[in-house]
Amino acid sequence: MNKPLGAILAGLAFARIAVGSETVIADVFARQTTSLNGKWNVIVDPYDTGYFDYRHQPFDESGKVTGGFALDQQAKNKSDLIEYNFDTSPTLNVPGDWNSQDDKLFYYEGSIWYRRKFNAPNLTDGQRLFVYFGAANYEADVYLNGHKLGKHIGGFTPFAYEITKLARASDNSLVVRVNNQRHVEGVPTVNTDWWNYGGITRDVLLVKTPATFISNFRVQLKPGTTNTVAATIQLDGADLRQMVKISLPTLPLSAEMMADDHGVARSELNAPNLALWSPKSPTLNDVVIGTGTDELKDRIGFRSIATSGTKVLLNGHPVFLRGVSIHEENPLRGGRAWSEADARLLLGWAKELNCNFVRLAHYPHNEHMARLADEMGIMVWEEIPVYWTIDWTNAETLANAQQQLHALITRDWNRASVIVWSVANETPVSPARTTFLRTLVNEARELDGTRLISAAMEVHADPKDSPHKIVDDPFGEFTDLLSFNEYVGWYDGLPEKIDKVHWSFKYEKPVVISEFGAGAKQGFHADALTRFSEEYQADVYQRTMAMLDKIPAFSGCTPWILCDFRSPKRQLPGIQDGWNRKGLIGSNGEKKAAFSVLKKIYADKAAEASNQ
Ligand code: GCB
Repeated sequence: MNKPLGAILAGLAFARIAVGSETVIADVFARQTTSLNGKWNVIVDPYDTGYFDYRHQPFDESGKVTGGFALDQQAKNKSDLIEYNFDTSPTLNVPGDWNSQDDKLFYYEGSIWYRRKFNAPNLTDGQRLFVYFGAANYEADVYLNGHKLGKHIGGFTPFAYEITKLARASDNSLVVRVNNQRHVEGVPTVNTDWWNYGGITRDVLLVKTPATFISNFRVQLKPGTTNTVAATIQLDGADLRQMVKISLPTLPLSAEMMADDHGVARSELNAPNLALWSPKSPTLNDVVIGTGTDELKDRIGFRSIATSGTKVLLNGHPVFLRGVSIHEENPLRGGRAWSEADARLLLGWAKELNCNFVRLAHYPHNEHMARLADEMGIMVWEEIPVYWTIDWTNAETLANAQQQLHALITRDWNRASVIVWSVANETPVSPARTTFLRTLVNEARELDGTRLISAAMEVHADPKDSPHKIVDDPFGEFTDLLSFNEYVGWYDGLPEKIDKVHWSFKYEKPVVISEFGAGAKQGFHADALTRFSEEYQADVYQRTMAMLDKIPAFSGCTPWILCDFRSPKRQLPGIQDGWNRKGLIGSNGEKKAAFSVLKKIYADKAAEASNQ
C-alpha cells in the first residue's frame, strides 16, 4: 500500500497515456465541448460488407480509406452504383445501446455503422479539436471525412482522437463501425452473466483545446499524510515547458510549478486545515489548474484509505463497508445506463438502502457514477472486465486488460469516493491466471499506490466438511482486501446451510464479501423454501448477514445485486425471462422484501459506527 512518494510521482503514471493515436482528455465535462449526442444514421452490417470493401487494401499514408462505408458516399448521377446510403438509413440514439432501441437488434452481435454530420467550431490561435467517446462496446473503428482516426478496443473506457487538421468548417462526416462480437481472447471473453449491449453507449463530444493543454492531472493527498496535497499535471502539445498554476481557492492554497520536457509538472501543497472527505461529510474542494492558455476546474475530495491487520481505515478510523453491487443498467428504461440521471437513480437507491459503499461490477461504469458518488458520500469499488475465464497466456489479452485498467485509473484517480481498484472477478485458480493478475496488480500500484487493490476471488469447501469454507486463493497474497463471492443457500445448499457455515482464511486481511445473494421475482410470494420467492431471498439475506457477522475480520460486503439485470443466460419462463433476478429491486423498479431486510441491518450497523 504505502509506496514511496518518489515512485508515485516518477511520471510513470503518465508514460502510457498516448496509446497509438488516441489522446487522453481528462475532466472532459469541464472543457469547452460540443455534444454530438442525438440521432445518428446507422447501417446494420452483419456481414461486415462496409468493412470488407477495403479490408485488404491498406490505407494510404495519410490514413485515407479507399472504399467501404467509411467513405460515406452518395451516388453522384443516375448510373453510379453505391449500395448504401447513410442519409436514407434509419437512426439510433447516441448514447445508447442498440439492443434496447430496436427489437430486431435485441440479440444482435456484429457490426453497426454509425454516421453523424457536424459543423466544426471555429479554431483560433492554434487551438486543437478532438472527438471524444465516453465508450463504445466492444470495438470501434473511427473515421472522419474518409480518413481512419483509429481503432479502439474495450467497451467501457473513453478514447479521443485529434481532428484539428482533418475537420472542415461544415459538413463533416464522422463514421464509426461498432462491433460487439465476443472473442475468446477478449476482455471480457465469450461468457458473461450480463447482456452484451452494443453501440456507442456513452457521450460523444467535440472538445476544443488550446495548442498546448492540460491533458490529465492527479490531485490527491500525499500517501501517508492527511495534510499535504500532491499534484501531478500532464500537458499535451508543442510548448511543454510552461508554468502551471494550481489553486484551491476555498482553502485557500496555491502553487506554481514548471513543467519538465515531458510536460509533467509536480508540486506538494501544505494543507494543515483540510476537511477530509467521508460518507458522513463528503467535502469537495474547488480545484483550478491553469497554464497561460488553458484552465480546468474540478471538485476534489481528500481522504486516506488503508488497511491495518483485518481493518479498513478511512481517514485513520476503522470503517465497515455497507455496500451493494451494481450493474450499469437502468431497469426502468431498459438498457445501459449512461447519464447523470441514471447514476442518480442507481446511487439514490443505494443511499436509501443505507449504503456507504457500492461495487460497480464488472467493468468500468460511466464517469458520472464516481463523480456523483463523490458528491453523495458513497465509497466505490471499480473493476475491469477480467471475468471468469480469460485467455491467461495470451500477451495481447493481457495488454488489453492493462489498457482498460490504465484508462479507468487515469480517468477516476481524482475521485475521493473510489477506494478500491478491482482487477478481476471469480477467476478460477491456476498459475497462469495468478501471473496475469499479478501483472495487473503491479500496474495498478504503479499508477496509483494510494488505493486498495482487490479482486472478487473464489472460495472452496473442505471436501470432508462442506460447511467449512476455505479462502486460500494464492492471489490473496497480493491484494489488500480478502474479497470473494459466495452463494451458500442458493447455488450451494438451502438457506439453512448458511447457519452451519464456518470459515478459514489463509491471510490476515479485511474480509469484504464481494457477492452473496439469491434470485427472487418481485411480487412472487411463497414460503421461504420456494425458489424465486421474495421470502426465500429475504431469508438468505437475514441468515447470511448473521453468519458473516461471526467472521472477526468481516469489514464489509457488496451483496449481489441492487437491481435485476438482463442476462441471456437466465431463461426460466415466467420467472427470469432473460433477467438475472438477484436484484433487491425488480426490473419494474419495485423493491423486494430483501431490500428492507438489508436496509434495516445496515441502519443498525450505521448506528453502531455513528462516525461513518
Ligand atoms: C457471480 C458472478 C456474477 C453473477 C452471479 C450470479 O458469481 O460474479 O456476475 O451474475 O454470480 O447471479 O450467479
